[in-house]
Amino acid sequence: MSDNTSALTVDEVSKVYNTPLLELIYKAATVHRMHNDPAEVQISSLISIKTGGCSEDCSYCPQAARYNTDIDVHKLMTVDQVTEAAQKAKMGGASRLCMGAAWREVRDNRDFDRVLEMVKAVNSMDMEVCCTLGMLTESQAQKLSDAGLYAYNHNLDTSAENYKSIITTRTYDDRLNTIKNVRKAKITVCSGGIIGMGESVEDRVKMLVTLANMKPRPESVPINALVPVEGTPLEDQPLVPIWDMVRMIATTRIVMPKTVVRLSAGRTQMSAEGQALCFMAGANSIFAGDKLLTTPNPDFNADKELFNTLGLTAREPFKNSERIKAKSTEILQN
Ligand code: SAM
Ligand code: DTB
Ligand code: SF4
Repeated sequence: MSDNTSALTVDEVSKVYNTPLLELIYKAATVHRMHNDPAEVQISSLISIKTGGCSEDCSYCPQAARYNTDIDVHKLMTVDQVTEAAQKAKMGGASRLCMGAAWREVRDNRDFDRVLEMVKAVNSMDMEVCCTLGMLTESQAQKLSDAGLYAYNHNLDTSAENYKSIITTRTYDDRLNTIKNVRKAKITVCSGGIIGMGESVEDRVKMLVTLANMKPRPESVPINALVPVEGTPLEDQPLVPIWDMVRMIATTRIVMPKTVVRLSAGRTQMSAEGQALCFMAGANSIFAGDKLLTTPNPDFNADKELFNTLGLTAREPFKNSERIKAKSTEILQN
């Protein structure tokens, strides 16, 4: 399924997803080896630059103002706080810093100007800079690109059909439109979803079909296992079985052979063996650091040990991306 010219169908991808598990892992591992170095894992570090108080109703999210959750709400961080966190992340082996803000959309105000300063500062530290700030207009995407933004994360989360049962305050088309604006500004696209929200297998497959049929495909696809947070409508969802996570990652790898597949939220719920199967099935990125945005993540030493045990190494920043490397050098020199 490496052909990016003919559109994949739900039937084709369902067949992949429903392949007997060991066969599926074997196929995904084979595809992974044909297109990527299986020993190399890209490490991203997350920082929540503005936490909580969000106007949206995403039913999984502890940062929505309308739910009563126990998080440390804070307004936009300073540029210095961000560069300090970026330095720490870099020392820990992260090649990418992803800055998340609990915004519905970006507004053209002083906060956005400060985010542009953050992007410039982190870019000058020779790290890939990623942002996830909600919806973007074309001109906002261009400003982020001019500041040196490498990637923009904007998840589809689930299928178009299931979207309304998870979020009512925006539409699937709003999501797709922001992704289009990001592409137009020549920023790489990071877009994936969450499993374990009560969706059907068909919803999972349909989301992958939408992502795999994008032209070009997203450069990275995060697969999150729901972290059920007390106070959110999804607080009582059962934890995602590891087998579902492995299946989802393997299918993502087979339908998008060259994409960076990120084993994202939910790793604290997984054993080392479970995560090893995810790497075997083609996951080649993680979020490292003891916190995601508001919820815990495995600690640094546990990940180091896991990498040592499995023989995995951290990927260098800007690999496979001469154009963007040139762009960052240009910004550095100016
Ligand atoms: N506000 C921006 C937006 O929604 O696009 C950016 C931040 S938002 C927290 C980024 C992503 O985190 C969401 O799209 C969702 O996929 C993921 N996420 C949020 N809460 C989660 C949870 N409890 N479990 C797993 N993933 C979650
Ligand atoms: C993504 O797909 N997962 C990350 C990142 N992109 C921004 C966020 C996970 C958030 C998990 C819940 C929390 O910590 O608040
Ligand atoms: Fe707001 Fe993003 Fe959370 Fe939705 S996922 S409530 S938009 S911070």
